[in-house]
Amino acid sequence: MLDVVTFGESMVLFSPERPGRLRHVHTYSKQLGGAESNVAIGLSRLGVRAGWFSKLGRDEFGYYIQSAIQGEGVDTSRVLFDEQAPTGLYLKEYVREGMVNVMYYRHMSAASQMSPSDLDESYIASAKILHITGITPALSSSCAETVEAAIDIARHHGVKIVFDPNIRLKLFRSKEEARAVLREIADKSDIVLAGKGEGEVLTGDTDVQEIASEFHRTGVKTVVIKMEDKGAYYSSDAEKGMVEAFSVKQVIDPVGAGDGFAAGFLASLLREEGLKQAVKAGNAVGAMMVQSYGDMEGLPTWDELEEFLNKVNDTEQ
Ligand code: KDG
Repeated sequence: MLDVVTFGESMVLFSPERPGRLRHVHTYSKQLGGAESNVAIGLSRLGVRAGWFSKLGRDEFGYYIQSAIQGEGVDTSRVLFDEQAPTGLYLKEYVREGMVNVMYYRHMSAASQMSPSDLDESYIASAKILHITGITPALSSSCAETVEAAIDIARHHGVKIVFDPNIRLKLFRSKEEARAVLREIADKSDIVLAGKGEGEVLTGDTDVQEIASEFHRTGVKTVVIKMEDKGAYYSSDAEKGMVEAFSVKQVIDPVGAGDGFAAGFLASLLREEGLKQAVKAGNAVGAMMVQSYGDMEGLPTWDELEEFLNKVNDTEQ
């Protein structure tokens, strides 16, 4: 039995070996990117049983992605391979410290061919949580239908839905399209983990309490609004409040921080530590993530997370 199942596109990431415009960069290292697999890997490192699936190209990059994710202890038994479409790629450009551009080469990729018939109902039904991001419905109309079908399965079997809008405007035609597609998913979710800017896009409100109320109005039970260095606001029927951010010496690479938050938050929630502590764990993993290169390399184990939290507590006393 799995605690969390997630699905979505993972790509080979070519990361420049030095900062600067890509036209001046000549060497890259091959890494792994993909919001949902980042979360699955983060969960697995934190001791949670996680499953991830997608459609990969039947090519060397597809084999690399599957074995890398499986090697992290994530269940990849439902991964499918497309015989024609290739595995997606993406590149980063480190413009200057802490500022990263991303370039996708994923149009018509294998993952964008996912369709509802690729879903294994019993696999999703076996989990406690289905984690979804707003990237998947933006990949193609068949991916959007797959997300809808996965949500229906989860709801039918009483599996909690956790939604991270992860808005990637490069993948939508417009902000309005993103809002319409993602709001519908948010409204069917039990937990929404959104950045403040994403909350603003989805609700039209700017105040965190109003953003949360707007999600609650349509039935979302728990809302967390992430505010980077200002911490995170959480709200449920039973409790509301703010958790401060951890101080970060240097932001090296912010990509993947939100996935780190989701992994820390869900791992803590599954340990029944309570909503406030879960937000604190999410903030901690996010802070650890931004201080390392790569989309998933900086994800900690449970012991490393505890060590980080204890160190912070010691300095506070
Ligand atoms: O959240 C990090 C992801 O954005 C990154 O790993 C790549 O999945 C990715 C995407 O679609 O940008």
